[in-house]
Amino acid sequence: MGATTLITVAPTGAESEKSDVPALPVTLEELVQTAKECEAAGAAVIHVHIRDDDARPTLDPARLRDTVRALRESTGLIIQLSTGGAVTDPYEDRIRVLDAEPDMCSLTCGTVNFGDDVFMNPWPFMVELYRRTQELEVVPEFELFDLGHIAALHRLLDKHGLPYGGHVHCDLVMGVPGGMPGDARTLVAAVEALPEGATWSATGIGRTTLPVMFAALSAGGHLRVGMEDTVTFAKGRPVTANVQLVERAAQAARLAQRPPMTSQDARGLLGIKP
Ligand code: KMH
Ligand code: ZN
Repeated sequence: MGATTLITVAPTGAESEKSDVPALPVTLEELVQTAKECEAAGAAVIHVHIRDDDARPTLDPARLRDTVRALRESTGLIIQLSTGGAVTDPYEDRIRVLDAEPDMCSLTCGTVNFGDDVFMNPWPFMVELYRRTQELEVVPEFELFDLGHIAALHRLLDKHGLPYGGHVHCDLVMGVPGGMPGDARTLVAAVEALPEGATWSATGIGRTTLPVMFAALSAGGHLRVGMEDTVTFAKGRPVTANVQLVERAAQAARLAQRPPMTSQDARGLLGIKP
């Protein structure tokens, strides 16, 4: 088997309002439909934020469990729940996300300015969340919004050992106003600083989506795409469905001679619990 590209779809996020972005999947039915389409188009992992009945972000435990169950029943995707939530979510609720028994979770390696807000990830919270992933055998994806987050990741691994599954997988989240810029030279600097043997994907927020996607493919990385990160397909063209972004990423990956990785291969790579 030749080299392949792991594609993660992040279909919803916590930032866009359904009223502003009608194509955003916010109900369980919309999420499951989106997941099926994106899996068929080449995604192997789904990064999940959920919404309540009013389409507002929530970390409601019962809803998270129902979501994990429904996605497992309907797709073979690796289910990665967000522990970032929305910037207003309390730490306890973010840690409780793991009780929904996802395959993976996000784990952000430091605090970052986030537009006009602050996304809080102080060291003691990172450690508590990390130890909980190890106890519950959930594979973390280390979210890196800034170069300093990579230093915190090294510190976490030095002090608390390898993640469940034995493999370190990171996601560079680039172009957040307040985080690292979404350009090729920053991506290369970040990749050079990652732990030995780590795999990584990258995503560029908003207008950095395409530069980051092409830089990641050129540098041998994997891809994350989705309406959490961009709601514009091209200038003046809103995204009409997440699958558009996955199809474009899959096409670019095939052009780069690294076609999409199956979710089965991704489970092996990431060390997901059988
Ligand atoms: N919604 C952001 C505040 C994650 O999912 O772990 C955090 C975020 C990162 O989206
Ligand atoms: Zn997220």
